[in-house]
Amino acid sequence: MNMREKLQELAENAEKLIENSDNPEKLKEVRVAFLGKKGELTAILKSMKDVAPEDRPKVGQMVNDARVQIEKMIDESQKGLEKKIREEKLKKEVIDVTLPARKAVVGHRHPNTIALEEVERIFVGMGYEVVEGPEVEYADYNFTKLNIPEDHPARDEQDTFFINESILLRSQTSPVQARTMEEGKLPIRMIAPGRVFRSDEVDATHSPSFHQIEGLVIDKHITFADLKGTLQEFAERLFGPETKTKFRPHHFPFTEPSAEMDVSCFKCGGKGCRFCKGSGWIEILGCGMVHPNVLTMCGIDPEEYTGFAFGVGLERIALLKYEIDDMRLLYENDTRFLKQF
Ligand code: 2U9
Repeated sequence: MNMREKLQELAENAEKLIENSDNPEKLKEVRVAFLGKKGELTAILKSMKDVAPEDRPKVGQMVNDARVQIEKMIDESQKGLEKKIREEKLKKEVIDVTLPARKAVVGHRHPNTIALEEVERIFVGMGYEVVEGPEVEYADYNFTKLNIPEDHPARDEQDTFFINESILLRSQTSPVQARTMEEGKLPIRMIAPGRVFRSDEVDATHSPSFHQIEGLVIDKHITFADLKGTLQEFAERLFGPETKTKFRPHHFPFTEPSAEMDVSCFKCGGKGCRFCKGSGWIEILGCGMVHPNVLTMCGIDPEEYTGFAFGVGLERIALLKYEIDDMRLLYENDTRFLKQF
């Protein structure tokens, strides 16, 4: 086989291999096999020394032509493969602009939040300040300064989460008011909303962690009439202008006298229905005149100042207002429930 035939055969082999290369890696192997340092064409070039000197320019030209031809075939095939890859990629990435957009899930305010904001709006509108305080408290602020003595059942370990003997998870937001009174700036008109903790079993109306909103007013000449007027106004703004209120005597260690306030049923207007269990009244909050001992322990002279206080359960308001019959629904954060509000 002469050199021309050899080169011819080489080029034909290369062409077949190039045609069979269906990816750039294979094509690269072909390039190395023919044109690389140890490739077939290079081997032929090396064998030029066996060619008669007068034939070398011609043979050299032939070898070079073969190299150019093979290089061209490889380059063209490379371009073809790259184009194919690009087209396949574009096909996969195709975007159907006619598809409907994915719906963004919009969050909902929790019924507790809605109720809290409503209560805050009412009291801020009457000139009250919203004050917050720590959830981990000293027993001193949670109990002692609120006239709850050492042997009072509220201090029982079964009711309160103690961290140690003197520190606990607050069982009411009253320590916030005690701290505010101690600061000594008078008069005071404040509400203290926040999370409180009690060692209760979970059921439809109890949870070991719930929220209270407590209120406190301290000034000269504050009387039970101020308490009644304020809470009547609150009830009307929260449940509607037709709402009536009723105060029943009660006992709290931190207030004297103390009372519980009922509102006329906003469902039946007081006639009696399933909602108010036939009584026409719904119990809503506890209240009273701040006990002189509490004033004294918080650095206020009870001879000069008097005040009233009240406490409502936020969940209770939310359950009533939105007619929810199980408190547990408020803590599950099931969006099917939350999105109704
Ligand atoms: C100070 C003085 C007095 C806050 C008050 C209540 C009555 C009350 C309950 C309502 C439902 C707690 O969440 S509940 O279970 N609260 O009945 N709270 S008077 O009296 C205070 C607070 C602070 C310094």
